Amino acid sequence: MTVSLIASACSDAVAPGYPASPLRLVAPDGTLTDLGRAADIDPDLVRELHRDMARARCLDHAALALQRQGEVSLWLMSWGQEAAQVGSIRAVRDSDMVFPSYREHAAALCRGITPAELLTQWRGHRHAGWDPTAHRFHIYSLVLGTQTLHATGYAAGAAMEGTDEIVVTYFGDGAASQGDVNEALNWAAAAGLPILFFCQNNQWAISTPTTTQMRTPVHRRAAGFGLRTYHVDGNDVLAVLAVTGEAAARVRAGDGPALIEAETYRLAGHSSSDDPGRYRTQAEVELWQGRDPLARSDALLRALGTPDSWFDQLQDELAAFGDEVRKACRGLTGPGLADLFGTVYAEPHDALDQERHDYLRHRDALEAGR
Ligand SMILES: Cc1ncc(C[n+]2csc(CCOP(=O)(O)OP(=O)(O)O)c2C)c(N)n1
Repeated sequence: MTVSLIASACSDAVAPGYPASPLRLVAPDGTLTDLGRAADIDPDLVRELHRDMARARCLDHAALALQRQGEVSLWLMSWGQEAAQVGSIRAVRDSDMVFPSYREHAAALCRGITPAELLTQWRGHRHAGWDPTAHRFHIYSLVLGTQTLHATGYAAGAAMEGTDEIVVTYFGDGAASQGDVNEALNWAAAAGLPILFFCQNNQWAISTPTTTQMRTPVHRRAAGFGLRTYHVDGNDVLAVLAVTGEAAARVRAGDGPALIEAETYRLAGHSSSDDPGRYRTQAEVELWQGRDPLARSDALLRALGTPDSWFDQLQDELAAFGDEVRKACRGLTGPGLADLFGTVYAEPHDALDQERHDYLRHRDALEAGR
């Protein structure tokens, strides 16, 4: 995509000249906006992004069904937010450290985290299922907003080491009301840290709409802290990719932190335990179904000449992926009690080794007595 074009469009989005509406390249019906028409759209790239999003939606469907079957305790759907996640994660380097919230499954899949690793936590087996260092993707943070402070501290360390690594952190509109997020924004701006804050404004914090909990949009508040800010249509994967690419380049170049507010929508409930019909209207849901990120890239791809056979092949691939998710989940086994001793310290620890030894002796004695 023509980066200079996006960069000049983004410059309108920088405080204090906020655009009235978020930056968009592709309209909800899949047609290109004026900015999109002027950009150099690569069909292969759109196909890759569409596939990433479709895999995430497939995972959500399978995981929710598994929860209904009692195989998973809880699941938080990323349904509707795939473009915000895929567009942003694909715009940064795989080596850039990411601190997610708890529903960034589409981003996690793009980082190579497997369905089994993702489901481990929600099946109740472990605190987290993947190695954050290997994937450069921290474990999920269920305590709202804490990850933004962890990320800011990490970015302070990266800045001291003088690498060109940047840090990305995801959070929601509800988390933006937390003190932690505001501390993180202020600290990052004051210290000029290499961090990109990515807010998925999905319009709801469980049953509280953004209209109730804020008078000033998140990106405008962030500008007040001194960050470079962007406002993008979070259901337009190409716009998110372009804006994140521009923002990440500025952060990497040493221009200080940035914040992107992506307007999106949580199409499903807050979690598998939530009934969103209790607090939002069907008319609102239908409005946002008309802005579905996958329907949008699907329509764009067809307009760009992608043949039906490509979509058929993708459907086959997704059917196999769904099977893989179900098999991986049912194959997961929880840790034994003895395993817990191995996850306390990174280095060997004499007292803990003794405790493990005592536990195993006790367990073996009990089993021998049966
Ligand atoms: C510190 C803290 N307070 C409250 C909660 C309970 N809680 C869990 S999710 C949530 C809403 C979060 O909304 P948002 O940040 O918009 O993210 P979304 O779930 O919509 O992705 C709340 C209040 C929590 N997990 N942590």
